[in-house]
Amino acid sequence: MAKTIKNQVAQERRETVAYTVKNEKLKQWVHEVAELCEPKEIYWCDGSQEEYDRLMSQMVAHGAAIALKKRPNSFLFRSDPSDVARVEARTYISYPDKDEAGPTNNWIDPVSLKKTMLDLYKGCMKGRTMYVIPFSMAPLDSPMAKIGIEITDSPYVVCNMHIMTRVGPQVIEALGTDGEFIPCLHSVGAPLAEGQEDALWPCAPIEKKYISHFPEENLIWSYGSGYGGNALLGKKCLALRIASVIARREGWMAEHMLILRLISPEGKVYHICAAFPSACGKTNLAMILPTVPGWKAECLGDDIAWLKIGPDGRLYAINPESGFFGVAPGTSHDSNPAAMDTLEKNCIFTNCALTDDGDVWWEGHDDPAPEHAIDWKGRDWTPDNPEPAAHPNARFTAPAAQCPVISPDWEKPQGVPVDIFIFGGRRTRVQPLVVEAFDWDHGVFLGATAASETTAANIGAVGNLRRDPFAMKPFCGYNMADYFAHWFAMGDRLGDKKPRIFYVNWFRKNDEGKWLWPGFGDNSRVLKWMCERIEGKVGAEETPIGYMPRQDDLDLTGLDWPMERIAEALEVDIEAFKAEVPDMEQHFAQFGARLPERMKIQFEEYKKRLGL
Ligand code: GTP
Ligand code: SPV
Ligand code: MN
Repeated sequence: MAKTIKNQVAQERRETVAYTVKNEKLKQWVHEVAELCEPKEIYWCDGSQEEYDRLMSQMVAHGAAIALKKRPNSFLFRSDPSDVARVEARTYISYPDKDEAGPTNNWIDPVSLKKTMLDLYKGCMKGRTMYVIPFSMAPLDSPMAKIGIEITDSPYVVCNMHIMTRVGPQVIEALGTDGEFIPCLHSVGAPLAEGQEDALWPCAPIEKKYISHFPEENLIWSYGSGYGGNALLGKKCLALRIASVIARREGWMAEHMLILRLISPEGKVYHICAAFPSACGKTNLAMILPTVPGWKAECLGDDIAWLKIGPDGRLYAINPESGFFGVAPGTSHDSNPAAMDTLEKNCIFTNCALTDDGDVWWEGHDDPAPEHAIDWKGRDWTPDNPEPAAHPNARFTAPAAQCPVISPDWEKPQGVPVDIFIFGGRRTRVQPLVVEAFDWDHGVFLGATAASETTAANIGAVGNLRRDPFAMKPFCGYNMADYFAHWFAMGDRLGDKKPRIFYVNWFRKNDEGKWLWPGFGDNSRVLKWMCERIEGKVGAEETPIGYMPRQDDLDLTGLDWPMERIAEALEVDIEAFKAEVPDMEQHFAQFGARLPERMKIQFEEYKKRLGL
């Protein structure tokens, strides 16, 4: 009897699909999810402009989106104040064996996690449309491409996925009858009772949020949040956490890295991949306008790189995304002019302030604070308000193709050959401007010990120093000790074609709290030094922490900046480094016997160089 009723409900559910789906496994999964989540209808997305416009106008009509008068085809959303960033504390890597997730990930065993989440998913889409989003990470014609299907009850997620990934029937076509896809299930976790009015930003309370990964099944289940990496499942969940596991198995790499092309005055091309933690300068560096005379740059990606060894033995990088989900505060024509030009049209803004003339504003914008605005919580705001008008993790979603400095090769199916890896973080103290690794293994040690002050990109305290190895702490889908081993192994396979490794810190301050380095476009001066190190054209000094430029080794032509501050930015305080050894000790100890022997050797050599 119960079964009959269930079937009747299923039959009543409208399903809209404008193309033919031949993949039985996909159809079956979609219908199973519908049975579980009980949406009022199923809608298969086609990725068209018409679809985007239709969903946006529905959201405008409802009040969830505000069409910006000043920016063509651009919209502002305000999230629930509890749902403003990734939730690392509620993010799980679920293997039957806890050790597979490792000490840097949250873990619940798959059986109990699924049980908990199935209870939450039961009827969670009541009163809502269930959207099926077929998407590709990396261009479909790339050998690196991975197909995902995101099921979501959020039209905001659909529109963001349109920008961030490649959505449409061409993906379904590529799947054919039995192609592989990564199932990504997402719900905001806010079912609607009959006649209940929808919230402007529906979501579930923190203790009901789960961002779960089942790497052994290539499966992603996200519940309760509508924001960024919690909800746009192609990004951190698929392209980093799940992809890192696949990459290790298949011998490639999935990294939290920007991809940048630098061109010397002689026309020599260098490709740089840089891993900085969230909100620590990837988007800025990715779109750099070099100030160092004669050098040019092009952007290929600002957040994620997939890297694979090519037929010539070099390492090739491709950006799996098609948009930027960038931090708005601090973005200005001064700090990132290319990003500002990218944002002129066709963008989604989340948690920015709304000006009275119908534009967005945020702290650090070129325009001075407006006399009056509506803040990210929807309240009247004036400059004397002690709270910021935009949330510190307010974001823009922008099509990569609109970036004025996007590389003509950004969608090249095989990617671009990498010359340089950069690691780094945000450190007010101790860490100097730039260090070059002695060799690959030392570079892996630098990546593994990377430390950074926490930012508003995650819900939690801001400004706390933590180890964030390779900027992957929140994004590695398996035991980080095995990830270190994978880096060593990749180096062995690359032989003499290994990229050179550097470590940077743009964020060091003096005792008065002033930046020691100008940053932004002037970071090109540091990049130039790196390229010239490869060519053997420029000197360096050997220090216990690595090779470093002397002030004269950096091209400071035309730089208007107190030279004594640059000297300070390059200072190595050995005592300060010694004082951090116990913390490194602890950091490595958490991996126990799983820590690669080569890492232990690097650590021993490091301590010896420090005189310990
Ligand atoms: P996710 O998108 O969260 O992964 O972060 P991201 O690494 O792309 O961060 P983004 O480039 O948006 O960094 C934003 C913050 O870093 C802003 O506060 C910027 O002002 C600051 N920033 C970026 N580059 C520099 C720099 O060279 N110097 C200084 N002082 N700040 C910088
Ligand atoms: C990050 O936090 O590293 C981001 C933003 O790139 S999110 O997509 O929300 O993870
Ligand atoms: Mn990121």
